[in-house]
Amino acid sequence: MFNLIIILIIFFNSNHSKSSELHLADSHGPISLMGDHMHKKGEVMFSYRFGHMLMNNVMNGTKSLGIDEVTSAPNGASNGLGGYMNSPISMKMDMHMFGAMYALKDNITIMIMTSYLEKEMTQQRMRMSGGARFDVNSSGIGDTRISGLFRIFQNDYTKTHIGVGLSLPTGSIDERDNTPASTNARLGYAMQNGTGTVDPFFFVNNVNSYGRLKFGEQFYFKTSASGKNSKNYEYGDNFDATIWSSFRWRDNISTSIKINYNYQNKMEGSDNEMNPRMSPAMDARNRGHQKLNFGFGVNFINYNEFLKNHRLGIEGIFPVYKQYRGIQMKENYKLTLGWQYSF
Ligand SMILES: [Cu+2]
Repeated sequence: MFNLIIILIIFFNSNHSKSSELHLADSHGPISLMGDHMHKKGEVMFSYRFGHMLMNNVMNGTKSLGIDEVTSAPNGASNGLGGYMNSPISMKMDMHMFGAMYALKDNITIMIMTSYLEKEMTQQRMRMSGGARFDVNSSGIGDTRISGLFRIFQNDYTKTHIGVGLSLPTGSIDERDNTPASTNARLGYAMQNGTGTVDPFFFVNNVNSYGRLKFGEQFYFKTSASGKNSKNYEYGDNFDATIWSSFRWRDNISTSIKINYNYQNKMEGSDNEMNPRMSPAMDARNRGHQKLNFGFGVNFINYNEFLKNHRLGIEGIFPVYKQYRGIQMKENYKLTLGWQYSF
């Protein structure tokens, strides 16, 4: 289906932009930012981003917890009595994100994005059960986002557009693996690949240019519109605010810094097949956060004849403040490597 859309876009795209035109490194924002730019009428862009995220240790609110503190913390099924059987130790996630953009007009660009996710979580059993560690894995396609970007203002210094879209539940919410307690058990919320709900989103994106220096802002809001998913839960609203600045050292190289605030509201309902006594990762109360992240990035565009105007970007994102709702794994860093090409 996705491939078919791409083929159709290429087939109907007759209005190629001139290849002699100079493309600049900083005409796209930091690589981890989606929907930061629009295209000229008839232009197509393909992108691939590889994201790697590492989570280590466990926090409750803003406080780090040891393993024994996690297993003795009251679980969501008890009235402050029973603890958790297992404590999460670490989680790794690799994301392969595929995107396509196509400009219907100079002031309307459509965008589709999907991903393939690979996750691994290591947990440790409570001391009474021997304290052994075990891993669970999941992989598969994530949710798919379709959106339209609409230019609302443009002059020599300022470009502003809004984005309106839908996140479609193409990601599985029935990822399973073997655990010491049961074979083929449904994994915790973070190990699932999608939300299971149709989630509309809206964003405003602005870029100000002063020669080699740029400032950008993006404000993003996502909510779920289809009620609880088939497993009886629904993620809370997400609000994301990003401000970034980039400096173009040469036509083909720019660097960026970014500050990002992310708010994830609490979860409604819970998956009946996830036993909250097993692990904080299976307890619906332990969802939601506020995070403040710093990002550092480099954008590069290739001017050699071979692979001309192919873009590469890299960005590291480091949380500086984290406040979790309940007991959750602590995010250490996120790394995004991306390739983009438009024609
Ligand atoms: Cu693009």
